Amino acid sequence: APNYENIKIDVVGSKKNVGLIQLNRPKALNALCKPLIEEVGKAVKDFDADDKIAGIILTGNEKAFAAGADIKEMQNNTYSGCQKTGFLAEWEIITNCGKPLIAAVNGFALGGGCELAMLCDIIYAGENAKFGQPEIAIGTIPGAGGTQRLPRYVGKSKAMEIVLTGNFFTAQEAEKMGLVSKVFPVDKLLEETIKLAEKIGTHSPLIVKMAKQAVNQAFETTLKSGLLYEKSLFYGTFATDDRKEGMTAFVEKRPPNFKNE
Ligand code: CO8
Repeated sequence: APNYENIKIDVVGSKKNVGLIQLNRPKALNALCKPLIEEVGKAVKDFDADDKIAGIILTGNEKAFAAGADIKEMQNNTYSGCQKTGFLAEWEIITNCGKPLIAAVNGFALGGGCELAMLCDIIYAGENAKFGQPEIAIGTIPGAGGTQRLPRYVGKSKAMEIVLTGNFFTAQEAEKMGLVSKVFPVDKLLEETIKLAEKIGTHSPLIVKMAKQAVNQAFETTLKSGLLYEKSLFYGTFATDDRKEGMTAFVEKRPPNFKNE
């Protein structure tokens, strides 16, 4: 296994089919320095390529999911330097993950930390979670999707309020606005998130991937072309063995045995 310095990885769940990535820079509240994001990208890519893995969980610790970009690392950045190095380009790899990526957020998810959670397909939060895009308070703006994903997920007025004030908001508020799908007690969050990944893992990985692609398309396109895209993927499921197996198992009143084909 790769030797990571800023994250810990594990394979969890009763069937050992859930990849767990834990951000592990506790002294800096998991601030997202470049090496950390590169390690997350590599771990996501490896789990995505591993046939035994059904889903991937991204988490932090009880105090922080991640308190943002590493302000100390960014402090002396210049505009030309950002352009020349493609600052934040390494985030892209995480968005290319074909498998379900689930964020389990306890504590702070601020700035880049909130943006990292929003790159995930589903967000579960602990009762102590605190979200926010406080970049405005340090003289910058969200740079890893905060101004684009947040309005798509929670609407314009909420997103503007969050981005322009920099105010933090709670797990309960995040759930109410639809950013987070469920809230759990802090010490139950990880096990509930693993259960979610395991439930997804009972289905055909091939079809799960197609379902994820279809939902993601909703954020990229008009309704008409999105429906067309959905239809072609839906028809596409009829070219798979797993679709045949799923419906045959239903008719024969037995559990399906999916083969990822
Ligand atoms: N970067 C670097 N170090 C940090 C960060 C950070 N974002 N957040 C916390 N730390 C460090 C602190 O400096 C401190 O270290 P030290 O003891 O060496 O001084 C340690 O973590 C503990 O932090 P605090 O003592 O401040 O802990 P508190 O419990 O008092 O406060 C807070 C917790 C409220 C979370 C506070 O730390 C805070 O406000 N942090 C900064 C939050 C913030 O502004 N985040 C946005 C950063 S900008 C950003 O994300 C731009 C996004 C661009 C795209 C993403 C790129 C990755």
